[in-house]
Amino acid sequence: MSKVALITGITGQDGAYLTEYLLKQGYTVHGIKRRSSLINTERIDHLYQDPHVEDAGFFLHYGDMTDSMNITRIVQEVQPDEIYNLAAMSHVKVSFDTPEYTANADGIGTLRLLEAVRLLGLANKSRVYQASTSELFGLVQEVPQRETTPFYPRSPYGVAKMYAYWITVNYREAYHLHASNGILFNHESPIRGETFLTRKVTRALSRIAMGVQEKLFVGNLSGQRDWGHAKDYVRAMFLIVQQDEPSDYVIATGVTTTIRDFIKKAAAEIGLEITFTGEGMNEKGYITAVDEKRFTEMVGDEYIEGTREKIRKKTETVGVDAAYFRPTEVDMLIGDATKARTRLGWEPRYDLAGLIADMMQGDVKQVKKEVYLKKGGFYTPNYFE
Ligand code: NDP
Ligand code: GDR
Repeated sequence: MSKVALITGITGQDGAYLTEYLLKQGYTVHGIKRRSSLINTERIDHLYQDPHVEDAGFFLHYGDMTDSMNITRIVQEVQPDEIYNLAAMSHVKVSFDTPEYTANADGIGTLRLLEAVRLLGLANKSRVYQASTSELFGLVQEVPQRETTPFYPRSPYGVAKMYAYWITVNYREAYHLHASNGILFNHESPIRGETFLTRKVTRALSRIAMGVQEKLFVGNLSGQRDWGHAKDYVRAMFLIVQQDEPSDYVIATGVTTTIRDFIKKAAAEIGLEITFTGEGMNEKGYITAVDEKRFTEMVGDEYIEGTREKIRKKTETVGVDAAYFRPTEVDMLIGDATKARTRLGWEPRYDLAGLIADMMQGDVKQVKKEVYLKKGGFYTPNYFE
């Protein structure tokens, strides 16, 4: 009998990679997806099988973390060996606009799931993984951040996740659930949501290089993040759940980079040199040089003249817009994953350069498709934020 996993947030970045990983390990995977007006299963479409096919190992259920009865019924039906609670309103900036909903889905949603396990008598059967976050460290009290670093969240998202963290610990201690927190630092990929910083940058630079976008607007350029690859991080989730004893683990690369440097490195990946001048709201980024060989290899020679023109005309390529600043910011994150490395044997396989290469390749390909469709006279959405 294969093990059965239930994944909330299966349609998200991590849900998609974790599903792929668990199916490869021979698991039967059940996922909770939300009803939406447009189909939202693009990230897992390649894994989905017709549920009518015999031996199908992957099933989706409609649900929502804000609906206790729905969550309880799904847990009862699925009788999971492992539950990965990845569902969340996960955008820090948006959590300032929707604080109550964020608390409900991200905080109380976790309680609903844990309580379902307890009420259904599954405390000894269903292991629980909670998607905790480096946002718990917020205004950092120690550098680097580790499991023992005190929390100081700086957003409604961070505060909601703090409740989720502690209720997971409490259910572990009170009811002996095998429930663990993965305190994951930022992790990205070619399927990262388009409004998170890294993906916004790799997508915009690809579009700028091919002449379908003029400029990239961002907020705080000086923030620092410890960015890893989502593929490495879902492997850590799995390892955490396989341990004999439940516990909480920091998952991070131990390298931190400013947003400004991330933009420069992503541009360099396709042969562009970006130089920043000015300060604060007046800081601007310009393309100051092009490595024509690299650009041609990565993007194509038909776009090289447009790039030369941007350099000649000193076209502003990156600008700062106050709309992307947060009322309270997390300035610097860098994680110490020693516990995960020693106890789980976890090591990231991607470094920042590998992550950027993967993301830029993904977005250059996407934008080539966009350009091809535009040339054919078809409408392509801009997805401006
Ligand atoms: P995404 O935003 O890509 O995915 C979030 C998932 O949660 C989506 O499937 C979304 O559904 C679903 N969801 C949102 N609200 C609800 C709800 N009310 N009920 C049911 N499902 C809901 O996030 P990631 O994959 O990047 O992250 C996964 C988890 O890990 C999240 O909890 C996030 O907060 C946490 N995390 C992420 C980190 C990162 O760097 N990526 C770092 C640390 C923690 P839909 O597709 O319909 O929107
Ligand atoms: P974060 O990720 O808030 O760390 O949360 P995000 O990519 O949104 O921001 C990273 C940093 O970049 C700055 N920034 C911008 N961010 C966005 N989204 N858009 C911009 O235009 C922009 N300009 C500058 C931000 O201010 C911030 O400093 C992510 C989410 O996945 C959470 O769910 C997760 O818990 C944490 O990572 C760890």
